[in-house]
Amino acid sequence: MIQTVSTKPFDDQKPGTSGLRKKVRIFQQAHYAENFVQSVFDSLEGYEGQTLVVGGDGRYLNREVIQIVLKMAAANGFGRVLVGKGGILSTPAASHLIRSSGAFGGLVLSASHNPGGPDEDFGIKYNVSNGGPAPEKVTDAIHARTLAIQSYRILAAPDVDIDAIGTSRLGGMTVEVVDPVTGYADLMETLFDFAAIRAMIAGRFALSFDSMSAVTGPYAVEIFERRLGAPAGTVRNATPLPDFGHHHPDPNLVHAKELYDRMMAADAPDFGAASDGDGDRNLIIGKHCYVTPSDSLAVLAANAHLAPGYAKGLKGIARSMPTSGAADRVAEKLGIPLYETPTGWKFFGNLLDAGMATICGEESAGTGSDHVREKDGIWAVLLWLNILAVRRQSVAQIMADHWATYGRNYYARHDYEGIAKDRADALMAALRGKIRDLPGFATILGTVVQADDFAYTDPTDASTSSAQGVRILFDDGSRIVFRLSGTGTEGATLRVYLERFLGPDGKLDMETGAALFRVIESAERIADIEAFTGMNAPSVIT
Ligand code: VG1
Ligand code: CO
Repeated sequence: MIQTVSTKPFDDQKPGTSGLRKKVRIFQQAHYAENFVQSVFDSLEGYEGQTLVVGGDGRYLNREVIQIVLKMAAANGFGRVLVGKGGILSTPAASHLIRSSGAFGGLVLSASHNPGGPDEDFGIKYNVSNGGPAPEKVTDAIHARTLAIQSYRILAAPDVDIDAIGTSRLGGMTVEVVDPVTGYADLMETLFDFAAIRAMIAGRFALSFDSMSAVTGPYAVEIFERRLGAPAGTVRNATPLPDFGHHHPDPNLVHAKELYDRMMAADAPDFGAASDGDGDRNLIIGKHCYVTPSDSLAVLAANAHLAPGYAKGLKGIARSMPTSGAADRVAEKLGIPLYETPTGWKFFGNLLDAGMATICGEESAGTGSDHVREKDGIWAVLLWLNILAVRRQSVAQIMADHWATYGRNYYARHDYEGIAKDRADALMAALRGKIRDLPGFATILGTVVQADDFAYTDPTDASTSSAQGVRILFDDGSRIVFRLSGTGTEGATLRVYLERFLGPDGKLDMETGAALFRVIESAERIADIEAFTGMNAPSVIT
């Protein structure tokens, strides 16, 4: 029986950089998840009888919200829902399933790299029919609806068994529980030379992959151990846990320290990698050689043609604005366009759909291509492995060679977490107030040549997004970017992106902190970080 339940709007359901993310206890308020899901459905047109995909990263509350989505989709007139077995779908696998099944859209349940558990984070993101995150005009409509909603529709029915593959009926709707891994793994086989990678691994190339007790476990075991023949145990922390084993499933040098230490040890494997909660990020560390995500994007773009799926070359490269300019130099050399977008994967969808870009990336450990419409952690690892199998060099050799060809963009991101929101807003307001006077201003770093608040006009539909981050460019090619995070669930996080370029003739083997010393000092002074935040050092450096 379809029930119409009356409700009242919540004023905090504005989707951020990547969907709605809140503490679990916020989502556990009566009607909270239901309001958001109904607001998504109310913002769409023409889904009656169509297919919806739903799945998540297995975190705490995943199963409960999946049942809500199933019953609401049935009550709202969807014809079919595809749900990953056990409620599991990595974000890239969900994107692929939406595309391959011709679905109308999908709900991806995740708070990505944020921790999980009863006191931690949960999230819901809507993806459109191209498999990518809803563009801003859709998320704006969803937000507007959350502020006006008065009722939602839900089927009164027992829970659906989502642990057995198969088809069942729920009201007038079909529910298909599908294997979350096979279709995605098959897609990977179409893009990469699995035989060459398998031969490399059989020839004693040692690989270590950390799934961080998050969603990539089953995918990584199937792909690296079963299909590519890596020994059992290559994939660590391979079982998705609702609380990620009490860790942050964030593949950076702080939270993936165990992997980092293994890769820096005397007997390190040849290649190490990790992914995040929902499987869309990647961390790449060669033996004794950490690769920054911005450099990884550049290396992957420069070498993608070595993998079968990209043998025809790239149409273009897109990167988020705060990502370093390393990829720009590759695009220039390849003679293809480089697009600079605001932070968040939703801005890449149109470029990929239009065939203007083939590879995209963000400094936050996200890389992907036109094979899906999300960033894709395992894809990035496989492209690296394919390149290593063809070039037969170590990661360190490939990096040295890359810098000797293109120069090196020394790069770091400093995060100041847990700032009171009004302090963070005041800091950004003060910075924005200075923009006009900064050009020509001499600092210890050099003279400012450009300062602005990044604005973007989408070249495919002319939609615009403003106030995407303050960037300051110096005459020596250095750059500082300031913006506030849009994925946190508590207080505000200031992100400071620091970059300095040295050409192929420059010193290419410096330690990053030393290379960026003056850039860091300039950033702290220009934004008065300590005065506004009371913090004299960042909480996380990546
Ligand atoms: C962060 C990253 C951004 C990424 C987003 C979602 O956003 O900076 O590059 O697209 O997370 O990634 P923000 O607004 O906090 O800086 V994920 O893997 O959390 O879906
Ligand atoms: Co993620």
